[in-house]
Amino acid sequence: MKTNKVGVLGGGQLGRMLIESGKKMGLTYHVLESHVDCPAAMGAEKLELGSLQSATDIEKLAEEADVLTIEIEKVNAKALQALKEKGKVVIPDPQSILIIQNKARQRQYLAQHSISQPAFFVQKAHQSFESHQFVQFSNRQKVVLKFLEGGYDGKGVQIWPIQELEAQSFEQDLLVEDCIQPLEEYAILVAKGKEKMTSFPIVKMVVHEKGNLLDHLEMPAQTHQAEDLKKTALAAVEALPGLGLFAVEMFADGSNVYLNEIAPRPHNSGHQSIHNCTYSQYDQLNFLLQGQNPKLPKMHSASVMMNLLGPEGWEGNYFYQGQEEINQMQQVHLYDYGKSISKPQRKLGHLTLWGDDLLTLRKTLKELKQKVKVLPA
Ligand code: AIR
Repeated sequence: MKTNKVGVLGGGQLGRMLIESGKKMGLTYHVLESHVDCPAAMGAEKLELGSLQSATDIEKLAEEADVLTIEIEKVNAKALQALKEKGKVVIPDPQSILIIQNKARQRQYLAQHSISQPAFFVQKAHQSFESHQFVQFSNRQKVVLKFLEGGYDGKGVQIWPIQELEAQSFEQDLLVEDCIQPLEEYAILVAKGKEKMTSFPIVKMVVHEKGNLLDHLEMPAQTHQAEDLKKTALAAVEALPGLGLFAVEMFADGSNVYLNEIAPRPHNSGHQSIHNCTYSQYDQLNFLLQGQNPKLPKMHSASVMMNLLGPEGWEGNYFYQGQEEINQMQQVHLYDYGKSISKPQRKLGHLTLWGDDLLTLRKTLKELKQKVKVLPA
């Protein structure tokens, strides 16, 4: 049977770009989301209003779908597992979603498969930290604390001085990780099909000079650790159950590579592939959803990509400053996700630049950063 109806759990920007790619392949999409005016509603044949946690709503979505996929991992994975057991095709495999949803489970699973990661331990709620717990860490000053579930886009992650943690306890279980330094961050998108696994060129995530915030992404990443990064990403995806598109985020400190985390879906670090690769990350997932193997994506231009975020201290209507200037430029694209309201740090759109030379792209991006902004309306 030919696959042409895809059920997508989640109706955000990632769903929207997946739909734009798949429509060119003749696919149609039903989207499950709780808001009518979500970004993916525009291209979807049908929007099922409901909850990503509700087994009933997921079953309803599945009724008319040949295949199910996700664009956010905060979904009822057990409901997807039950549907898979009844014969529904689900990509990524619900087992992979279950492993990835819980950051401690993800770390433990990858450790069992000998994937290099920062040292970690799980701290139970209401238990005080003791100094001996940090002996295994290379960083003696700071640690990273993560909520086990639910956090995304940096939410639910905090850096803490070790000194302040001792004798401290928290309301919930936490994953405690070694804070790798000096830190560089990279991502690789890997598509795993039945007979073939392919990956995109490495992306460098350039962190803001003022702190822990992502400034922009660059493809290709210039790093002497390319081989280790690729090996780690492929080994991690190989270890996960089932097929799918996986974004593997990693740290590198000049000598070692450490897996940060995996997303079993299209990812922020792959937007630029729409413009600078022969196949985008969304095309790759759509190939898999149709039962095909992934293609080998070739990069034909370098690219830089910057998220356009909701301004601090503002929730409400917004507009893009500088859009007219972008419209006059070549090889620059401002993607507006069409979200109804802005919230602090919410991803509302992104800016992609592509061309022959990374240095020129960086320079142009720096200039555009002063001109292109999301502002309260
Ligand atoms: N998303 C999913 N995991 C991480 C991210 N950024 C995308 C998905 C999801 C959307 O962000 O496309 O639907 C949710 O965005 P928001 O702004 O409504 O929280």
